[in-house]
Amino acid sequence: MIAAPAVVGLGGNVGDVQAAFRRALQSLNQADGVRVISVSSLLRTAPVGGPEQDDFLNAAALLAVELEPTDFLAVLQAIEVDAERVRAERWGPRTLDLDLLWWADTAIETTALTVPHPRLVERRFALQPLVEVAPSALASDGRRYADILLTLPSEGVEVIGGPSLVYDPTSTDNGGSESCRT
Ligand code: A4P
Ligand code: MG
Repeated sequence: MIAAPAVVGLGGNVGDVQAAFRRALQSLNQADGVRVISVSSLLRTAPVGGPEQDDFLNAAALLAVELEPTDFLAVLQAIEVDAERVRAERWGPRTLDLDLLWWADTAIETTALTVPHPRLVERRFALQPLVEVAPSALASDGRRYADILLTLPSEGVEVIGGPSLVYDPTSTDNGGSESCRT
């Protein structure tokens, strides 16, 4: 099977989210058929939708995936469960949300999966890190996501650090909160 490029969006606003991101990316890189190619900067973002809640951290990762998309979704969901995510409320607070944002310029529509993520083009917190890791990625209508990003309002998203805050492949730590605090 040929590896497909895919972009996963990471989000969270409960607990040590930065540690959750690092752990999730380590788990992804260790999963059969998945390799982390690059990660975006770390963003602090104002919550969009849902109840009144804390700011989120968001980031994105470019991966090479040698799995079927639905099997890859199962890998993402298992990592969310590992992060003890409780799905209490749609769009509500969460320790770790992993969304499959983009898959090799293809559209996927199954009962479990819609790719590109339906709300990607409205959300700077997802689109900005996607464009950082996949600057030439195309939307279903053929437009470049980098061009769509230029049309979105700039407020609500602040870069708080570079990619090494999100994932350091040379690090030997296990993503625990002690070793990840900066
Ligand atoms: N599903 C379908 N397509 C996908 C996909 N491309 N990637 C299905 C991942 N999952 C996909 O997801 C519900 C179901 O969507 C899954 O069972 C899967 O089969 P979920 O993660 O359980 O539910 P959710 O995340 O609460 O809902 P949803 O609609 O995915 O929420 P969003 O759109 O992810 O929004 N504000 C800021 N600033 N930053 C954020 O990260 N995130 C949200 C969540 C709201 N506000 C935010 C942020
Ligand atoms: Mg989600």
